[in-house]
Amino acid sequence: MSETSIRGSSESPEQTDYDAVIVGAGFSGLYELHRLRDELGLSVKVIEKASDVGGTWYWNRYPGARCDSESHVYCYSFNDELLDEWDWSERYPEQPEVLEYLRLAADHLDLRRDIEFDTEVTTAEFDDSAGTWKIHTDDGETVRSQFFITAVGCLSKPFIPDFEGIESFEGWWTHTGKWPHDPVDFEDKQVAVVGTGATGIQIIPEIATSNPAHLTVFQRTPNYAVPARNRPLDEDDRAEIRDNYDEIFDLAHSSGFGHPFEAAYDTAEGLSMEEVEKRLEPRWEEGGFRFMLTFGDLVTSAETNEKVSEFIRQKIRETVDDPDLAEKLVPRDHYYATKRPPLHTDYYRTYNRDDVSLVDVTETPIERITPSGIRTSETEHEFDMIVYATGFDAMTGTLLQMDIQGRNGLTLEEKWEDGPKTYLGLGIHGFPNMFTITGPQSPSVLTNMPVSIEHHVEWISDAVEHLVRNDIRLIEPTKEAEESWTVHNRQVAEQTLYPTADSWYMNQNIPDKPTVFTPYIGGADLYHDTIREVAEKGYEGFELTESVTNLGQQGEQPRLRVMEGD
Ligand code: FAD
Ligand code: N01
Repeated sequence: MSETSIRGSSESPEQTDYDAVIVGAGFSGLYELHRLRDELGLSVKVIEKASDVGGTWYWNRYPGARCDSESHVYCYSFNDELLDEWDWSERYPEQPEVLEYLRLAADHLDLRRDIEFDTEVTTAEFDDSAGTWKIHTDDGETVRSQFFITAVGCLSKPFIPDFEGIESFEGWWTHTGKWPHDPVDFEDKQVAVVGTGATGIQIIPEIATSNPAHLTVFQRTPNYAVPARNRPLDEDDRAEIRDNYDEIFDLAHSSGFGHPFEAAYDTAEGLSMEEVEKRLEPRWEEGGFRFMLTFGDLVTSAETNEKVSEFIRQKIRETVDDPDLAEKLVPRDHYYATKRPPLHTDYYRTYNRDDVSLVDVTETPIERITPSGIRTSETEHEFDMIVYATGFDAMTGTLLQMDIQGRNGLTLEEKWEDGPKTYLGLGIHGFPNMFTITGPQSPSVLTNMPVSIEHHVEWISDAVEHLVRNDIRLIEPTKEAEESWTVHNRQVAEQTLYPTADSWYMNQNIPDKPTVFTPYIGGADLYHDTIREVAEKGYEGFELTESVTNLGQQGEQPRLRVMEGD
């Protein structure tokens, strides 16, 4: 390979520090850096506020943190050497192992030298006259780049409710997404966990078995958790996976959810409960997300969903010894899977322990945090430690946390006042040359994310290559394309049961956020076909501009190169 300038000798001097700046060094940012730097030969800088790579797996170090995508597909598929080099130890590996995998990927691809750690992007402004991005960081530096690519994660801005007196607590407290790097000792401590989402469901059994004096769980809404059935993988498992990698990844990359499962087409409508149980029982025993794919109309048919929900409720009742407590743990307020469905290991059994109790905060709301604990409408509970497993300002939170300003100073916050508006979850009208990996209105969190991440990174990299090779300076979705994608997103969501739940998919976990279904539910398979076709049709729905003068203002021309094959 040799580096060749594709611009003529008349090009003006380089005005940018980098061809592309990427924010974030998790699964998304690492792969995007590799594609742009190593395959296109562009100059790229990744800016990451953590001290190391890993993203989600750097921050979420709480006991019990593990993925619930199966390990053999919770990884990159693009690099055979990485696939050969790495062995997963379990069906769902723990956080340290996923982090170790991403560290290995960064080392294997020699990515660290282009990542600036411990640095947060605070502002990114599009400079209309130059047609480039100015990116400001918390260390007072500014860099200029032609492309601005966000790889900031859908679940990376932790959310703690604004409980009165929260700072007054004199014990130890933290959010699970900001877990300390040193071990945390729960032994003989009075511990509170607030929140029973996927995180709470993972950490609660772990704390309960760490010899606390007592564990008290504050639950607002019970969840439907399905057994993970985690187990170690042995050499035979790994050999079988290796032998079938092509089929496994083909299936995952062409499926509706990014998991290597065949689509389901059956319905439970009209089936007796006995018949439904007969179908669900083997999937329950198998564990994992395939359970969700027993019936194809789970999230579109209220009747099917109610039958599956009732099956899970019955399992909870069978597991929890105290019938009154079991009823508190049984969800009735939403349809199964309309909130992100967690997998669990021993979650419900944990409530059979004498040293674990549940406070239902719908009955006795949290009034305030006090220096010694949590006061509800009923009593004051004293604690040494409080763990907030209260989730994230998801999907848009981390993007809006950066002050992103597009053309004519339009801020992303203003643009998204009534909810996100994007074209394909990849680009935003008014924000040229900005791409959002797993942005809102793309399938992202409704899928096994490494699959969606690979699709996005590859699409963005191809688009950048197209621009560079064809001397196109700017790419920007048209207003019409963006509006039509936003309407399509809403219409598809309205055909499902999802909008009936108060969920973070609907932004309802964050006060004052506009209620709108934010990921794209049309299916990752159809979505991937759509973005591929858009590219094949010359980036249909995007306006491609050859010179910034076309914007009506004279600008400098930065220099870009792509690698040419020998
Ligand atoms: P992230 O991993 O979130 O990385 C984003 C990075 O951007 C972070 O390191 C952050 O520090 C950095 N960043 C953000 N803003 C700035 C800024 N302004 N300046 C500098 N840096 C910034 N998904 C699945 O598909 N399967 C699973 O099993 C699964 N398990 C999960 C378990 C937990 C506990 C959580 C929280 C999420 C899980 N997810 C899972 C979702 C997970 O987030 C994705 O799978 C994936 O890790 C996302 O990678 P990413 O690179 O897009 O984002
Ligand atoms: O966050 P959540 P999470 N008073 O928002 C409660 C991924 N993930 O960190 O349901 C009292 O789901 C809130 O109650 P309610 C996965 O995508 C994956 O658990 O809103 N309680 C809820 O119980 C997941 O979906 C994995 O009524 C309050 C909890 O806090 C996403 O990350 C593991 C409250 C928050 O649940 C987020 O999961 C972990 C208040 N004021 C995470 N405010 C795996 O793959 C909030 N709550 C295994």
